[in-house]
Amino acid sequence: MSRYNFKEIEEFSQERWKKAKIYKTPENPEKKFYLLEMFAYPSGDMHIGHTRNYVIGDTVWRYKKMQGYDLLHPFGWDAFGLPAEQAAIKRGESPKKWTYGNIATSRNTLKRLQISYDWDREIITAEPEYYRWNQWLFLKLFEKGLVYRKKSFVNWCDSCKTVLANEQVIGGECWRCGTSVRKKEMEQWFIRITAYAERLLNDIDKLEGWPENVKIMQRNWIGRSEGAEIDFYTEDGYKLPVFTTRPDTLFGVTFISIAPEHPYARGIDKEEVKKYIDNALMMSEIERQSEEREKTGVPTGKFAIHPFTGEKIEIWVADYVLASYGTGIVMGVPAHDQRDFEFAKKYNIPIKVVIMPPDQGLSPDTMEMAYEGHGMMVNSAQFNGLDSELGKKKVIEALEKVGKGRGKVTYRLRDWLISRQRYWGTPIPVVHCEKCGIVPVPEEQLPVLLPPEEEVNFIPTGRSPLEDARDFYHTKCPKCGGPAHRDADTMDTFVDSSWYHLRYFDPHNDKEIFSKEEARKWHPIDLYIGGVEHATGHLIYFRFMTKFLYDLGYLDSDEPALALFNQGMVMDEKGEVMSKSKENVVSPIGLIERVGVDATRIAILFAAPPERDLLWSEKGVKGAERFLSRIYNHFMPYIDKKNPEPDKKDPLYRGIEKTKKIVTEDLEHMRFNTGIAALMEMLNQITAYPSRDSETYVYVIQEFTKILAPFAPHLAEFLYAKFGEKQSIFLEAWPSYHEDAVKEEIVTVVVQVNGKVRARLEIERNTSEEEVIKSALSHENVKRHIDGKEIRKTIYIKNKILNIVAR
Ligand code: ANZ
Ligand code: ZN
Repeated sequence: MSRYNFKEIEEFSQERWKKAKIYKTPENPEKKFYLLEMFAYPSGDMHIGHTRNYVIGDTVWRYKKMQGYDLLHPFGWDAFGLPAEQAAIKRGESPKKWTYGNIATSRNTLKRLQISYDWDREIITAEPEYYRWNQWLFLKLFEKGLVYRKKSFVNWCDSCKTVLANEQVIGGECWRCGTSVRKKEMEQWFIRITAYAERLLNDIDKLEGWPENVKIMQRNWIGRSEGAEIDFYTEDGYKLPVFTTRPDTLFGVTFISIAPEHPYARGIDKEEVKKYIDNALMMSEIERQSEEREKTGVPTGKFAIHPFTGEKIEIWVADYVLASYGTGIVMGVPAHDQRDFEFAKKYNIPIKVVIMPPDQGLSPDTMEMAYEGHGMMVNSAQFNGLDSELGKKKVIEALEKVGKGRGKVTYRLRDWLISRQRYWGTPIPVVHCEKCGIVPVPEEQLPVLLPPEEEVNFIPTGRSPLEDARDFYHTKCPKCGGPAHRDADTMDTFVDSSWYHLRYFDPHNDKEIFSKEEARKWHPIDLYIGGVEHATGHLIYFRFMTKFLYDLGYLDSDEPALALFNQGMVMDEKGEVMSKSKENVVSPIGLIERVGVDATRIAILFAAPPERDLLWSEKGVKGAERFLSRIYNHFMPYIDKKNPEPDKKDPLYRGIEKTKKIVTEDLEHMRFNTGIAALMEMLNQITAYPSRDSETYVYVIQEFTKILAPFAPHLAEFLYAKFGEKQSIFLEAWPSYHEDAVKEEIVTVVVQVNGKVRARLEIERNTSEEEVIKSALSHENVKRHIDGKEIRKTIYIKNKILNIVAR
């Protein structure tokens, strides 16, 4: 007899799929399903962690396909970005060649793995046919006032020599290289994502199929705060607005503190203040906000006037105040804000109690920490006696009346900094003219092509390399025709990935970003699969851009994805992250050459639930190989019977019907590991079955093959063909199961009360303990014997006896 030969099987099955063109996206979907895995950054060949992601997606695809869905399942490459330039600097390679070489390698791996992508819809963001639409979006945003240029303090990485978006600063460090991020003042482009803050926040409620943790992260990231903006004026008439969530504490203000970046602070002509500011700017925001670090500040010698009392209040510069939040100015209320309390204690600033807690007194002389709770307003003139919650409203009303303040909602979300001083990205479609200033490039002149790499120097200097490319940089103003130069910055690659999911609808359209008609067929994504590390970056940006395109009328709903699935990571046997430097990386190509695609898939899917981290082990691979070759050995000789009639009373028949039910439910909930476990158990029943010539046996192995198909597609397709089926197994309908057969058999459970038999219950096998106790307690005779007593304990022996101890 022949043996399981995965190479032969792979060739055979892949040929069948190719002929049937099963991965082609249907033109006119009736039952659409848009399945998407996050596209890949092409940094060398992919490792087993990526493979896991795509195998999960492919398993869903094959299951949905057999359920009769019309699927869109595309793939693409997030091809711009810094690593390509770094490779260029390190090894003298061309960023373009490096990127496209990596794409070719990874694409080949995906094809070897037979991931069910429709390659006709592949996109590469570094192609002008793609990035011209980044530029088009930029122009549209510009038109709507949603993109602007501003000189401000930005996150700067000294090692990458580029600015970073807030989302790219992780714990105070550069997300790419881990260098501590500092502030640098530069003129940069921003997308006004904050204009969408409210919608981005409210619509989180629509994301029913998203994991709760991602939704919480997004809510916190957007960070809505309700309060007031209150205008303090300096003695010399300069307005200093503060943002506070506690306007009810206004009478407790004993100082004002300003962020070191603030223009007012920087305008103060005092040696001490200047020195303090220089030092503070060297620190990251995270360091500055750290709870442990002692808050520091410096008095400016200037005073502001309290809007109600007219008191003089000293102005300080303090590093715990962030320039990028609220107004960058804080009213200091030491009695009711812990940071202000510590600050006041350190610098001997007076403390004034204005909120009295409900159940205790409070005195500035004895308090050891701020009282941040609510209570009754005191020392607050006309507001005395008010509850602090109501007081908030009353204070705001009073401020509004005199024009010195207003109710205000503030978000933690910052505008999205999108310009980068790097080469390998989308050129910003703007011309700077001496006469006309900033002039957007007219739409019909798009794309603004990235100049050839021979003309630029990648070594980061902090200045944009595109300035080197003379023919690119020097140009004529589109408005006046006079001498002008192009903007030399390129776009953050998160712009590319903020809308790529929409380009797949119509990837080769050269008239429009995509046609509305194609979008209507497929939008939105039904299941999006990718890493949780994108929770507050990409997953916010792509929600924003989808909303923007909805507002432009290109889409008929404004959320990109109905459901999101975060897969876990793949670690080595010891639980360590795989990395080239640790030499513990498992290459998918090596593996599929050694054990085949199906065994690789089974090993990945069986090792852990897909949302959990997975410890990669050779044992798992061996188990998968054994599983598949057992199937082959036990199925192959019995394949040539058609339409077998199973014996419905046979336990083997009942077994396969139950397995179909379990596997269907598991696939429905993406519990691939338990689905495979059910298949393995069923296989044990099959291999122990004596009468191989029976129609029941043939029926069972044929049904088994169908539910094996999403997990081990090659072997399933091969066996299916051997059953004599002409068309692909993936065009076959997903099997239903026979309801009667999956019902559990009835067992008798004896119920004892204090050791004496009081009832016999006829119930389904494997009924839960809770259910058994419930039905025992409702049994008349049992009720009579425990009447008036208290149940102390119940002991249940599954499917047999329930003991009740009652006293
Ligand atoms: C006065 C006050 C009194 C405050 C009090 C709190 C308690 P959230 O909830 O995070 O929005 N704040 C405002 N802008 C700031 C900035 N740029 N950097 C650091 N802190 C800032 O926090 C709002 C509170 O944080 C504001 O309310 C302000 O302090 C402070 F009893 O104002 B509060
Ligand atoms: Zn001009």
